[in-house]
Formats: sequence, structure tokens, C-alpha cells
Amino acid sequence: RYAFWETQPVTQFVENGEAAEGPIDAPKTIQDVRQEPYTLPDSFEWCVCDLNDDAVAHEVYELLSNNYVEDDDNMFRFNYSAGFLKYCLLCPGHRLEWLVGVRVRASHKLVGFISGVPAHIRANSQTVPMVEINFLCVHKKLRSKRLAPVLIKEITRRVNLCGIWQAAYTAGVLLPKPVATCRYYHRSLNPRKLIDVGFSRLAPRMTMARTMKLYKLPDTPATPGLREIRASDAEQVAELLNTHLQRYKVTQVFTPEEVAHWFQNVDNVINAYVVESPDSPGRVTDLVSFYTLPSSILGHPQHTELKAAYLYYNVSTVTPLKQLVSDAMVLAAARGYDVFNALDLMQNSTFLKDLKFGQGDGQLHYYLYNWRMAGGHSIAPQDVGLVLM
Ligand code: YNC
Ligand code: MG
Repeated sequence: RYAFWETQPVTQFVENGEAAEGPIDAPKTIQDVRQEPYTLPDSFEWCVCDLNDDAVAHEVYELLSNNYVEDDDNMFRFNYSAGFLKYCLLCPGHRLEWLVGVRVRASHKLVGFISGVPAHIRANSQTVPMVEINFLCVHKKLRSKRLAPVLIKEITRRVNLCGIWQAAYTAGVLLPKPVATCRYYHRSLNPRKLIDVGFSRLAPRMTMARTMKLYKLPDTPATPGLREIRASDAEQVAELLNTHLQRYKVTQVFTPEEVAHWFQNVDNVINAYVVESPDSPGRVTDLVSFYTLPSSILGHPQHTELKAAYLYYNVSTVTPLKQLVSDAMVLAAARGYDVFNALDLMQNSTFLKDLKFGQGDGQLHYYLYNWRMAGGHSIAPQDVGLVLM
């Protein structure tokens, strides 16, 4: 039973009939939206987390670094940097009132958070203005008190007040009802450290020396013309990316301004590379990108942080995809990353094995709020063209 989610306009696990693709709720107008914030328990109050203020960004960072997502065995916890949170949440079209915090009234301590950023999401043939919801977090000492549903209802209200009625989000937990379920894959860059901290294990009949040799990468990328993306590439890359993304059933549609934001090089936040054709200078043919999301290593005597790169969006028109991703791994290894992660979505399954990725334990479910997909609301990982940070 899902006492909260059964009341929400989301596809339920058991539904009768062949419902059409589109909104689940009857259409509403902004005038129909509740004007007053939802009520929190007495000792708490709402706040807007203006991440332009570094002190506030640091408070959100502290809340998440101590209370956000852990693996099933509680060995690692996501440790998004403050710079990453600013990059992610102060994106084109962001609205500060969608960076929702909960504070203790007496102490002002930040104990809850949820965020939304705007994005155009295409599901099959329809492109819909949505929000991407991320960073839902309640302090560990306040768990199981039904604060999460209040945070979700409040951000829904604030988004609805702007005339947006749909959302996309991902979570490791199973809720009604995933539109897709993807798996994480991991490629060791620093196998010794990964084994030391218990992230991976020495394979049977393998020595440490053989394992290190197995995962060793070249010092430099293989692709001629591979270079860091520049702001002036945005128009071309938007065209390249949107054309590529047409093949997926659920994906994002990017404006050139959004491309310029989501694809740039910011140390320890985001890295993006294009291939500029050696034959026709100025012409960009391929894209590869990854973002940085370290995990805290919980309770290890020596190591405190795992430096992980996560594959973001790629487009291959001339350079083989496998080679683009291999080059990205080379660049990440040279920058001291310990592991390179990818989901089995888009065309990633075509290179995971060859590039020595191993399947992880983690699943990532994709969800849509107030949007039903035809055919049982279920698509295959390779039909997902959406990566949320
Ligand atoms: C979750 N991750 O099932 P039922 S992902 C959504 N996403 O409801 P309580 C979740 N719902 O079963 P706690 C959820 N996890 O009764 C739990 N729930 O229907 C549901 N963890 O609430 C749960 N961050 O407050 C149940 O639970 C109800 O104190 C129980 O708080 C939950 O960001 C949480 O994993 C997750 O900080 C805040 O455990 C807490 O446990 C926590 O009693 C560690 O809540 C960090 C963590 C989640 C990462 C993410 C995406 C969130 C999507 C939210 C849904 C957005 C809907 C669209 C809104 C905009 C619409 C428009 C337009
Ligand atoms: Mg709670």
C-alpha cells in the first residue's frame, strides 16, 4: 500500500482499461491552485533556498552530505558538492521558489529540501513543459513522520502556480509506477582503491596486479579532433543532440541556451567534449559528457571519498560511440576519478561489456507525474533518452 502515492495523479500499479496517453488529472487553471502553503508541523517553517547565497548553498550541501541517498549496505552516501548544486539548480529558467527548504522554527536549522527545475520533456509524440524534481531529503532524525508527502505537495503547488502540471523524477525506491527501470554499471578506473573501500571485490583467481593491468587505460584519448566544448558550439550541439534524441521514447528537448549550460567544462562538476571534424574545421560531429558526483565513504579508516564520473549525454555520428566513451574514461582517469558510472539507457548497452563495465546492485526507476504513457506505462531502458543528475 502507498497511502500517499495512491492519492496522487500517477499511473497506479493496477489500472483498468486502455487509457490514452496524456495527463491523468482533469485540466486545471492557475486560479484552481491552492494559494496558501501546505501546513507543516508547528515547530517547522518553509523557506526558499537561494543558492546564489553561498551560505545557503553550504546549508543545502551540509543537509544532503549528511542525509541524502546511501547504497543498500550504507557504505557510501552521495556527496554532491555545493558548486554542483548551484550549477544544477540555478540553470536556465530556474525559479528560486522551487528550491524549497524546511527549517526548524526555533533554530533555523535546515532539515528538509526538495527542488524543481524546468525542462521540456518529450514522451512519444508530445513535448510537455515539466519540472525535473530532485534532491528530496529529510534529516535522518525526522524520518517516517510523513514530511516527504508535505514537501512533494508543496512543490507541486508552487509549480502548478506557474502553470506547469507535469514532472519527471528518478528514484531508487519503487513507487507507483515506473515508466522505466534502468540499472547502474560501473567501470573501475582505480581498482585498488575500489577494492580497498569495499566498492568492488577482487575477482576469483585474479591478483591485484592483474586487476590493475586489466583496467589500465591509455594516457591520452584516441579520437583526432576531440576537444573541450565551447560556448560557441551550443547551436550546433543543440541540433546534433536534439536530432539524436528523436530516437527515444522519453527524452529532454534542449534549447541552445540550455545546451550552453548543461554542456560545458566546470572542474569537478561537468565535463563535455566534442569532436570537431579534422576534414571540415568548425563542424562538430560528436559529443561525449560526464558529470562529477563523489560519494562519501562511511567509516573507512583511510579513504573518505570515492570520486565518481557519471556518463551524461553522448552523440555519435562519425566517431564510434564506444570510442567516445572510452576517451571520456581516459580523460576521467587522468583527472583522478576512481570509477566511471553509466546507466543501461539510450545506446549504452552496446559498449558496456566491451569497455569493462560491471553491473551494479543499484536500480534507477524513472517516473512521470500527471502523465500516463500508452501501452501500460512501461518502456525499455534503451528507449529512455533522459539523464537526471
Ligand atoms: C522518494 N524517493 O513511499 P507512501 S529521489 C518519492 N520519492 O509514501 P515520510 C518517496 N516518494 O508509500 P521519510 C520517496 N521515498 O505512503 C519515500 N517516498 O505513498 C514516499 N532519504 O514519507 C513513501 N532522497 O516523510 C511514502 O518518509 C512517503 O521520512 C513517506 O522521507 C522520505 O529526489 C525521504 O532517498 C526520501 O531523505 C525524504 O527517506 C527520506 O523516509 C530521505 O514518512 C534519503 O514518502 C535521501 C533520498 C530521495 C531521492 C528524489 C526524487 C524525488 C521525487 C519526489 C516526487 C515528485 C513528484 C512530482 C512533484 C512535482 C509535480 C508537478 C507539477
Ligand atoms: Mg518524515
